[in-house]
Amino acid sequence: MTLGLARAYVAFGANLGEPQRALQQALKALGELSHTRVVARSSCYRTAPVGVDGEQPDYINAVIALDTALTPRPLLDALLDIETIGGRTRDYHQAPRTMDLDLLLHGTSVIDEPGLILPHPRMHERAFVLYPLSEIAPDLSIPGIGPIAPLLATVANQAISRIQEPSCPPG
Ligand code: PH2
Ligand code: MG
Ligand code: MG
Repeated sequence: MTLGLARAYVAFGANLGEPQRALQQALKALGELSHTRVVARSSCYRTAPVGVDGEQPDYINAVIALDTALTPRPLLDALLDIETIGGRTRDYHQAPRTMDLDLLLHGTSVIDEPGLILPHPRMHERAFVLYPLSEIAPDLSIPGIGPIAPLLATVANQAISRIQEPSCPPG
């Protein structure tokens, strides 16, 4: 049997340690996953923390596109493994982190299971997801929500700035 490939999108975020290095590490690890190819990566963005209590450093965010034959659950498990290798600790809910890899979309899959909700339930409300995503997939539509382009205006109040290379070189 030949398995079809799905286009999956992964959100990278970090606000501790060396985020740019963590992004390179994540890209390398994703590229080494079985039956998976990294097909695009957005620029890096510096973003103000959203939805966290108290002071936190700004985040570096980016979005990565994959073509993968992995189904959503094994891909999610692989992302969690890569976070652990990247030094991720879970001190408290929404604690600052060295590497966060969130599965945003897996093809057109709609899933609601413990630990795995697709599309990611808050992706359409977050500038730190929508701006980098629209850079690499401007015509994308979120199942159940709709095209991403009109969503950008709805998050324009969230602080985000694109980081110029070479401080965040393409991986
Ligand atoms: N991630 C969070 C909570 N808040 N804010 C920004 N700007 N970027 C993030 O990646 C982020 C966040 C939980 O994962
Ligand atoms: Mg997250
Ligand atoms: Mg996460």
